[in-house]
Amino acid sequence: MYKIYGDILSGNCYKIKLIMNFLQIKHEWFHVDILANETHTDEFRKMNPNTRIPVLEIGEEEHLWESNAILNYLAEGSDHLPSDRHEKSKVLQWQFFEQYSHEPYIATARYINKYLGLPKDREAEYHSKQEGGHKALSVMDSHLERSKFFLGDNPTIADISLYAYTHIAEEGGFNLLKYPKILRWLSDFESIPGYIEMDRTNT
Ligand SMILES: N[C@@H](CCC(=O)N[C@@H](CS)C(=O)NCC(=O)O)C(=O)O
Repeated sequence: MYKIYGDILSGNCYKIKLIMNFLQIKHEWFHVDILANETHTDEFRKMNPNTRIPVLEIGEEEHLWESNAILNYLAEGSDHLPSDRHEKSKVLQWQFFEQYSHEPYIATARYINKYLGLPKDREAEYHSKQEGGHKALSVMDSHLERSKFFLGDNPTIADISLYAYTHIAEEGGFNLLKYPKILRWLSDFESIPGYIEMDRTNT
């Protein structure tokens, strides 16, 4: 059985929870408290020298980290990851977009606001994230005008990667009412069989 080390309130970890539920993969969830520096112990560093969650244990002393790499590993051979070269590259395109142009703005703004309680010394950083976050949301909204999910009519792990922090973007100060296509997509995503909300656990 797979072991996952993560925090269900982290969007990057929630991605793994979603694919596990969509594909009905049995797993054990081990909670890691990042605010208590639990990713910085010697034991944790053996699993991920980059000291971050999520981590997936795939064998004895064999671990995989980086949420989108874990999604690709788990979704291989399923309907959530196309096998066609072009389609597969489009999945990666949206996942790289998520990591470079979306998550550093939307997830970081949320982290500063929700996890840290918007401390005075990080207020400027929080506000500096707004422009980039809105740019990413605009790119998504325009694309979703032409497409039900990110790759067409069926959901893939590209949707999982982008759903994780978009559906809670308001916690980072982003008003989603300005993005009607994103709101429609969020609702379609939440209708996928096996969908699980972020704050529930079913280990
Ligand atoms: N690119 C990584 C980012 C992982 C990441 O930043 N995880 C955060 C929680 S969302 C973390 O572990 N932070 C702990 C730390 O930085 O000490 C991924 O997608 O897995």
